[in-house]
Amino acid sequence: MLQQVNGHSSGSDAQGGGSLRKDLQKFLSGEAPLHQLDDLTKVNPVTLETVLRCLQARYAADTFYTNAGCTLVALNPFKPIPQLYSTALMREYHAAPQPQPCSHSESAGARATEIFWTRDSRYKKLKPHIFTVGEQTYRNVKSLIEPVNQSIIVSGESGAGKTWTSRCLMKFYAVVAASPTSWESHKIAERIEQRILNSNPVMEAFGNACTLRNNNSSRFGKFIQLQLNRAQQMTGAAVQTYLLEKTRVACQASSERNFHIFYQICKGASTDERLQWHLPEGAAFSWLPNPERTLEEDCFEVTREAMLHLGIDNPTQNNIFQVLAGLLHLGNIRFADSEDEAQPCQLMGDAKCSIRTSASLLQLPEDPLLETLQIRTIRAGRQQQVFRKPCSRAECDTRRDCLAKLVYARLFDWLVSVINSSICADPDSWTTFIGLLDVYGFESFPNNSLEQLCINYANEKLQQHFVAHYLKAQQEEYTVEGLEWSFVNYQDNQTCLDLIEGSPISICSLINEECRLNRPSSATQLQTRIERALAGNPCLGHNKLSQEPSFIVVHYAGPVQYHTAGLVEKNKDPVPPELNRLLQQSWDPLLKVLFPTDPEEQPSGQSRAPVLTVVSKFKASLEQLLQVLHSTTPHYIRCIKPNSQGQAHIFLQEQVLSQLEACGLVETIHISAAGFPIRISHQNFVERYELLRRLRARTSSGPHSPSPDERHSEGSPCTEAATLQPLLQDILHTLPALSQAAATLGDPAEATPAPVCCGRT
Ligand code: AOV
Ligand code: MG
Repeated sequence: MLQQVNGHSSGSDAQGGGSLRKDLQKFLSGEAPLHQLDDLTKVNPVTLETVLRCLQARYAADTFYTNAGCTLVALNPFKPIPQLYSTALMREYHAAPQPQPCSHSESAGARATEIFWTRDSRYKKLKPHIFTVGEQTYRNVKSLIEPVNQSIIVSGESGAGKTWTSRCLMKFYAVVAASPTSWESHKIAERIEQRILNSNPVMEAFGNACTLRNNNSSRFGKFIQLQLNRAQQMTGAAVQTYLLEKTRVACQASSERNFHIFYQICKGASTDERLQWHLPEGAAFSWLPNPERTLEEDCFEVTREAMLHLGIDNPTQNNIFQVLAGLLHLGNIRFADSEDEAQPCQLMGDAKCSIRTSASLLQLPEDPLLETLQIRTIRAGRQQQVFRKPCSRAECDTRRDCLAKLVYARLFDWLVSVINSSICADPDSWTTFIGLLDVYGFESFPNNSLEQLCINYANEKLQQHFVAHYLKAQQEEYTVEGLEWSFVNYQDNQTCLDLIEGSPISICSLINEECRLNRPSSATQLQTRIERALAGNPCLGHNKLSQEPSFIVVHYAGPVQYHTAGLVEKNKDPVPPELNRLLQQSWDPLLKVLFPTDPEEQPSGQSRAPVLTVVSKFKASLEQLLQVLHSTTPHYIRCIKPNSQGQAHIFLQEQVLSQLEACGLVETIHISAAGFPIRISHQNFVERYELLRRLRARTSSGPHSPSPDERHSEGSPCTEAATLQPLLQDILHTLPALSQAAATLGDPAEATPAPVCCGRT
């Protein structure tokens, strides 16, 4: 039975006497101590418990990265370790002996390079690290045959370290893929790399927030393509974002916070700026909960500096912050219940002052702002007659929140487009990319809604990508190749995905259906519909003790209970057309850009394009992302959170265990340990090693003068020697695994595209 353990030195304490004896036995028998096992495939036997024990021993020894076959396991140290991410170390990993680059057909590229690397004694000094993955990926881009796009998929639950990891990888590429030689071009290159790095603090300030799980939780998904030219220098980057959790602007769960940027401006504004933005010291804003918690991320200066690097000048920045201050004041507007339904709800307390300040900061006319929040306009009949209906207090609140969400979401998208135009390379200047994927991690809160459903759905899709790409495809390939292989069982999450997105009926389709029918339906009705329609799916569960209508989805990472209240409305994400029209009236320069007047707007104010639901848009963007990922050679980093308190030196076995189980790590290790580490298509193999055959032929037939034909086809002896030298070095590294296969090489002309597998680990 596994125990929960606290404390740095507790690794061995917790293992109890029996385990200590085992370790001692291993020590006496000459086996490496657990913390020295760099690769989990070397753990014997490979079980959840031994893997856990190994990771715990390494954690206690301050060793946070461990190979697990094709993936890298990254334990979150929850403490700064600058020397682990220094530029000098990046260069050391970059300067490690050159492995052979791999082409796309060698789909297990990371593993293929691994064997080349580990055979070199100099490389053995370098421990597993995210820089190993970074470097392997970088070298793989430069295929001998054709350049291949690569991707690094960083996964793990909320707070596990995905954003940290992808930030470090970006720094790594900024160092190792830095451009060139001449001073002028170096200046440009420096600017590009710096800009790319500067996109991080800006996007995190506007898109991250403190949650129950993570003080710096990403509330959007991000895929960044680092663009490389033929010389493998970074010439630019492109960022794609996914579903910002915009509801957070107006609604924060208890003990959570709004996006960092709001706290940054409130804490970091100068006296003049405070006056300008109406943010007096100590002012209370209802959309700014927990302001007393000061986080590292509250640094306004860093954000401003980064924005400047990205080309967002000071006046534009001030404009952005003024709009944000306007939203904070908007959040303080309170309505009272109206006694007469025919009369609009009146403002409560200081709300008059808040609406005036908000209107002035957003550069909107005050009366229309109030009226838009209080009164709904309905156009009906052939003549499109306008009817005005006062809203209830709850509707007024919803419209206020909707206004804030609309402005914030547009502002975020605009920022991303500004960042992209600042860092994106000219299409002619790059040939390949390395994609870094950092999406929000798997989440389960006391109250889970549409946001968590989308986040966990994205994580399911990525897990399926891993399963399909690695666990399934690899084993199927062995079967097709007729290789001896005993099948390793793994957890396929297709059933869960069927439940969420399947056809014809799934949770998504049912929520969408409710939106389409536009009928009033209660949270309980939605729960009943889901439970009835999807009763046969084993991943659907029900919490009988729940006070609120809800359903449970048994995700690969654990069960999550979703509350159905508000789900349909959130999925519709309706924006009353009056709000758009109001914002188009603003004379603020930024809002004018965010809400341009639409010359083709129909008098009815209804847009003609069918409005997609949140879930439909998210599904489409996920599918696009997966298409891109499928077109690359993927590399995986699994981030693991040793404890949920975010404390250094604490390794909670139960918590780590559930993460290891969820990501199918043991199955991965089994397949990696028993599988073939090098997979090269016959064509590639022949092209790469044909010279070896010629060499063998020549040495066996003795020295002879080449015929004129041979000279023509094989080049001068001098160039041939130059070609052969690096090749021979490569061969020396890989000879044991390749010599047998080389002996049976056929004529390249007869090569078939069928893959050849050679050399077990
Ligand atoms: P996440 O991206 O996986 O969560 P983060 O990358 O934000 O998690 O990491 C959470 C916190 O853990 C960081 O703010 C750091 O304090 C700490 N941390 C992570 N990795 C390291 C490291 N290698 N060294 C030191 N500290 C680290 V979420 O965005 O919530 O899914 O949506
Ligand atoms: Mg993150």
